Amino acid sequence: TYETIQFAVADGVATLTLNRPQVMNALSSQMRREITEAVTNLPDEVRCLVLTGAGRGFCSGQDLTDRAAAADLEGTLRDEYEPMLRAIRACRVPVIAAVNGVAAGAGANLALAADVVIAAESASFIQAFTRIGLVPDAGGTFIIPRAVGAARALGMMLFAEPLGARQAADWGLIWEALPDEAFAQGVAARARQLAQGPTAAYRAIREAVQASTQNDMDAQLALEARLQGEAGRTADFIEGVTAFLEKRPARFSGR
Ligand code: T3D
Repeated sequence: TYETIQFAVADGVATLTLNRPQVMNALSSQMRREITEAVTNLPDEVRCLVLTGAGRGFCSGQDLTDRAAAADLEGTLRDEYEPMLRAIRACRVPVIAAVNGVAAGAGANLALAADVVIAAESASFIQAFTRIGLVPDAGGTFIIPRAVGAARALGMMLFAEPLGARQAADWGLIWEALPDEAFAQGVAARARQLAQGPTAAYRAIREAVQASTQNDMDAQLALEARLQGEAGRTADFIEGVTAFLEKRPARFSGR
């Protein structure tokens, strides 16, 4: 059992809720540890993971009450942030960040490490780091310029202003912004869709897209061929083709 997060599984969807609403779900050491542990040890039945926040915020980043001037920031990033971010990127199932409210600092970049980011229209993303004299971390300098280009990435990072969910979607930083009243239902529908999908193919797609940031075309073609070879040996591929020929929806088992 966890103290700083809630973790629940229903119908193949695991929901991990950051749960320190009195501080906008600021990340403490314990919370980082609990997130990493939960994401790494998903029960076998889980086929989609949703990250969200309790209360009116998603996550306000590093818990600043935890930060003495002498804190070892490099060590904290290496020992606590990196394992958490790697666990999300390497997760065996697709990860949705359901950004219910403000996502600031490492809290924004935690959300952006997910495969699909869905935000409530009232939510915003803040690269808050320069407000306290720091550098964007938690993968932000990797993910953001690739998503929106250097001009927008640098503007976000240097000005440290809130970027509204709608604009984040228009820029291609996130998948979509939903009206607040449609947010919970919209997230649930996407999570259900992924939890009922071809889990092995999803994993391969995520691997290919992650690798595309480093590979040239030849390497990427070779990777696609290998991953497609694997997908072609799954039960879900046989089911997908059978369902098509029988003119019915596919019932994917995730294997
Ligand atoms: O190891 C390392 O340190 C390096 C790693 C760094 C990674 C980072 O994430 S650095 C960036 C840290 N985060 C920030 O700088 C953001 C700080 N928070 C804010 O700018 C604002 O709180 C928000 C924009 C997130 C939300 O604003 P608002 O007006 O909606 O809410 P609020 O009133 O500011 O916050 C509500 C409460 O949460 C408040 O406490 P109170 O007054 O009710 O007792 C506030 O102090 C607390 N809170 C918000 N963010 C944090 C926090 N407490 C601790 N740490 C926080 N990050």
